Amino acid sequence: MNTNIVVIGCGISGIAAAHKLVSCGFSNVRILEASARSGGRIRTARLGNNVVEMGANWIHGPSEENPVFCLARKYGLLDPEALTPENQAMDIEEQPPWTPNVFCSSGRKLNAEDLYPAEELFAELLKECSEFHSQGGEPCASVGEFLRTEVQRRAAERWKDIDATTRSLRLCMISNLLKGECCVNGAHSMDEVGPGAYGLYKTLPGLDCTFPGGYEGLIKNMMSELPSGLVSYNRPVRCVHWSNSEKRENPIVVECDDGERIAADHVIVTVPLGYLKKHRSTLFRPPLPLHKLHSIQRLGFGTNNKIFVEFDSPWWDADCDSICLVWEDEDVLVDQVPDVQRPWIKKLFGFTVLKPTERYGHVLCGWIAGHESEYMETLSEQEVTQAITQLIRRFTGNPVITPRRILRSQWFHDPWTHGSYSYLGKGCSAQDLENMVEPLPTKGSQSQPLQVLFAGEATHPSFFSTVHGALLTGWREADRLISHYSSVGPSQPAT
Ligand code: 6YU
Repeated sequence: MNTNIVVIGCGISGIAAAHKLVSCGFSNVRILEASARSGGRIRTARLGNNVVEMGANWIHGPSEENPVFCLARKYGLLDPEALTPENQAMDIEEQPPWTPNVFCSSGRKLNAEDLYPAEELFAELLKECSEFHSQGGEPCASVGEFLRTEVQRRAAERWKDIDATTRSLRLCMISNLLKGECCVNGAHSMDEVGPGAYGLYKTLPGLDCTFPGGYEGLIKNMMSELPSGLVSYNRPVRCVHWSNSEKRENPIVVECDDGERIAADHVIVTVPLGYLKKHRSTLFRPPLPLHKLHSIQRLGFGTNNKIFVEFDSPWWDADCDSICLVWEDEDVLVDQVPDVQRPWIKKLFGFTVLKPTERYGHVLCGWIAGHESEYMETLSEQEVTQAITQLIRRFTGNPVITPRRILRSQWFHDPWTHGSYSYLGKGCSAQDLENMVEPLPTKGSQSQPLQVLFAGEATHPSFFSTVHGALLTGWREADRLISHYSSVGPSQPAT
């Protein structure tokens, strides 16, 4: 088919769209990618001999419904354990709990069991939040406000007979969990996450798994099935000129940063929401319709970074999966620090242990979200190493622990991403996600339809912020064009 289709962005959604179009007989498909590589937010790196993920980490819900799992299985990229029916059938609530080591800011290791009531209360409240959507209500301004108010109220009732020190530690633990939730949502604070739409995110069955050889194996396999030369790298798109009034062939011109102008019948835009937020007023001519612009503004796109830290020997227990750092001055329930520049490290809620040890050695992955994380990106590697070393020494009470090396992600300062992934901000609803998906020109216009289509994780109605969500949106937009041409016929212009 001679139709010219330009895909902007060579992340998983752009690759998925091109893959499907090419396999359905569209021969003039081209991907324009701003950076020098494919994969976008799927990026595997090396720390010494270890393979580490700078972006996406897990297949969330690896089971038959998850296309990332199915592709990874097809390409032989998973450990045998991930393929077992038991793993695939495991519901999120049945997943074995992580074994944590909990340390507090005065340098003591705490008994994790003493803090279980805090974790239970937090999980109970998150579940309630996820039900607001189906109940049609928004009982508070933000998820953060609901969590803080209800923790205070229920803790006062339930823990009234508990000694003051334990009660205070439990509240401090909840601050730690709030910071962790900021990482899960990719938000600066849970005060920025909208309660009404919180339950729109859907989980799939299956015990989350990783790619032993790196997530980028998925990208490499998919790319190997595309015709060579289909992707132009280092080719940032500056502006998409579309038409909302005239009827003419080849109405779209894609203008690149280097001045090249490429004519197309259809453009699939897969740039991250962070990029779209920053360039929304210049990336399209004419500008996007107002309702689309408002949704781009309302939807949230924050930063979640990882700091990998390698040690010569472990200072955590052999069975430990995660390390929580509880600040004893945080019983007032905080998930952000008052001045991001000074105690930015307080936002780092803890580490996950990279396992199995035989594969990774002694490597931890620290998680830090929000503006504090964005500030961390501006520091030198030496400054970050120093802050991490001081933090660990303080919490363990061991003054000699010294990391061998560190490696951190810097997603906020990546000019093609501007953050990590999307969340539903205050005031968001399912309509905002629908507005993101709507092709240009929008319904009702007399001009040539399906000029500009939108894919990418932030356009999936229930799997936003994930790789499988992004992949499905690429297929969705390819299918939109495929069914359009199967109804109008292959050689006819799209009128
Ligand atoms: C998942 C996980 N995961 C951690 C971290 C990050 C992300 N995700 P891309 O950005 O890939 O591609 C766009 C391309 O466009 C890119 O190559 C650009 O260079 C290019 N571009 C931009 N501008 C351009 C221009 N002008 N011209 C040309 N090209 C241009 N997902 O499934 N498992 O473990 C994690 C994680 C640190 C940063 C993740 C995870 C998110 C995924 O990585 C991400 O969604 C997809 O890769 C995006 O693909 P894409 O194609 O859309 O864009 C209740 C509730 C809670 C809701 N949240 C639940 C949490 C779930 C998410 N958890 C994530 C956790 C981790 C650890």
